[in-house]
Amino acid sequence: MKEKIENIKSQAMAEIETISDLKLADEFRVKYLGKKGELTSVLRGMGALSPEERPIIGALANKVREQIEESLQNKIEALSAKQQDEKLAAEEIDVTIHGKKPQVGRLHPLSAVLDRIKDIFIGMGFTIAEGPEVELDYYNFEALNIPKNHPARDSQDTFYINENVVLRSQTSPVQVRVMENTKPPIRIIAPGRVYRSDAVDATHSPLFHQIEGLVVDKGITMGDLKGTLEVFVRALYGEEAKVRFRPHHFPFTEPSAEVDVSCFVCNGEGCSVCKGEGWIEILGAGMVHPRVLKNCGIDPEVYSGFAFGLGLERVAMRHYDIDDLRLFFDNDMRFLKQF
Ligand code: 2U9
Repeated sequence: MKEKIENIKSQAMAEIETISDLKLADEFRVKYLGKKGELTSVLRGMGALSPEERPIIGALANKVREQIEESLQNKIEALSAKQQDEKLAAEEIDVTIHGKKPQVGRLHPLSAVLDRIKDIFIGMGFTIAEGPEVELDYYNFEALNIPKNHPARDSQDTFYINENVVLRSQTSPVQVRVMENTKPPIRIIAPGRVYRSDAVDATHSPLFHQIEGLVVDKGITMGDLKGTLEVFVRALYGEEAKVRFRPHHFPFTEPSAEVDVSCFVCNGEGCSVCKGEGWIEILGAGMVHPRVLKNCGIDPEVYSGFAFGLGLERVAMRHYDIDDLRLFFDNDMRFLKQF
C-alpha cells in the first residue's frame, strides 16, 4: 500500500508539470484529491491493514495529499499570474500614440450676430424677453391690431395649428404678453424663431429669426426711437453709420417707418452690396399704436412707446457677405468653419 501511495505521488507530481490551464488544474484536483479520487480510494482500503500499519500509512497518505495540494496550489497561482499577464498585455494602451483630434465647435454665425445685438441692447438697459413659438391667434394677430381680414392672416403666410392656434409669424406676441403683465417702464428685446409659410429659396425660409424691441414709458417719443436705433446702428456698423427713416405702414405702429443704414461697404457712395443705393434697409419701426397699448392693458393717455423689428438672417447675410440664406440651416461644416 505504501508503494501504491508513492506511485500516486510520483504520477501526480509528473502530471502537474503538464497542466497548462486552470480548467485542467481543476480536472487534476478531482482526479487525485476528489471524493472519488485516487488517493481517497487508497485510503478507503485501509480497513484491510493491521492496527500497527494503519497510522503509518494514514500519516503517509496525508503527507502525500498535502504535498500534492501544495504543488497544485503553486501551479494554480502560476497559471493565474500568467493569465493575468496575458490579459494585461492584450489590453495594453500605448499612451504615446497620437489621439484623434476632436472637432471643436464654434458659434453659429446667427448666434454670433445675435449675441452682438443682444449685448448692444443690454448696454442700453434692455432685458431679453422670451415666449412660446406655438401661439394663440389672439397674441400673434388680434392684440396687435391685425384684423381678421388682414392679408398677413392668409393661411399662405401663417402656419395654423387650428383656428385659434398658430406658429408665431413674428415675435411681437412676446411683447404683448410682457405688456399684459408688466407696469411700465418696459424696455425689452424679444429675439427668437418665427415661422411663415414660404417656399425655400436663397432669401426665404419657413423658419427664420427676428429680434423685436419695445420701449413703453411716460413721454416716449419718436426722438427716443431714432436715438435708440442710431446708437444701435453705430455700435453694430461703426461710428460713421447713419440712419434714415422712410414712412411706411404697419398695423401695430403709428406712425411707422422703414429704417435704412448707410451702406457699411461704400459708406453711402453706392456699390454692389447696396445695389448702388448707398443705403441698406435693416429695420422696421414705429410708435406703438394706441389701440395695441389699450389691448395690452396700458392706458395710451398716460403711456406711449416705440417698437422695432429686424430679421436676423438678413443682418447676418450682410454682415458676412452670405448670398444664400439656406446655408445657415444646412449645418455644413465647410460653411460653418469660415466664421
Ligand atoms: C408690439 C407692438 C409693436 C414690432 C415691429 C416691425 C416694425 C418690422 C419686420 C422687420 C423685418 C419683421 O423680420 S422682419 O420681417 N418688423 O418691420 N416690427 S415694428 O412692433 C411691435 C411689436 C409688438 C406689442
